[in-house]
Amino acid sequence: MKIQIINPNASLAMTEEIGHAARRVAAQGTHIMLTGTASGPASIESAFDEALALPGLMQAVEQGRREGVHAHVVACFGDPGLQAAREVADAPVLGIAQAAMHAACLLAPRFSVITTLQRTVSTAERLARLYGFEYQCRRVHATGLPVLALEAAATDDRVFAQVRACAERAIEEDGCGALVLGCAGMAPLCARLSGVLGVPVIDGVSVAVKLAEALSGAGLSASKRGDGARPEAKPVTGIMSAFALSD
Ligand code: 2AL
Repeated sequence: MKIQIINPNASLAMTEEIGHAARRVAAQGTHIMLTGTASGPASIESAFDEALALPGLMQAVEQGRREGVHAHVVACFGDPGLQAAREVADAPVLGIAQAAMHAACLLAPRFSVITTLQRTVSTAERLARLYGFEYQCRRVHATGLPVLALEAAATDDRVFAQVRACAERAIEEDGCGALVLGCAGMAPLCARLSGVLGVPVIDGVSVAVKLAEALSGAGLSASKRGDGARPEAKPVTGIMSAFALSD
């Protein structure tokens, strides 16, 4: 089985760490196709960043589709372009926020999310509502760390300490039974945090890989009818013309 993991931000260091997290949990016989983006912002922490990341993301999905992957994973916690990717993909497309929130609900009555900058809190809150987890998502906390500070997550103890302090605060204040990591760049911290926090800590990259294996293994693919239908081909002009769909 071939699973494509797409990092929609342009940080090469983060793409590598995301690849490590995915390969750590992949089953024997699962090949991880790791795709960075050729164009886009270095990190995604605003609606504007997300808009700039979408063309590169859609190109990556098309590349995976042409190579016949069995599932795609969008490895950014804002789940950018998730429905658009599903509309054009043949195989299942998983977003790490949706995957992680589902996993958290299978493990505890309620969960909290720890994210990067304060401005990303409302994005995670909006997704929790969109996915139907308004009750289960207790609260979203910001660590105050920009996404790019997490490039050093695997090696810098100060990054670990700051994320841990935020996680301890979330568990203490919210009484939540599970914790969701709100950025793909936090994946290298997951095992270490699990070891000290006493609640399940969910990294969406790992969980999305396992769900991708499960969905594809069950013979499921992307919807191609109703509200999942492939968009109609139509003229696309200007700098976006390369993205026009053909029939
Ligand atoms: C993210 C993420 O996972 N990747 C990225 O660039 N931004 N999430 C976040 N909360 O800032």
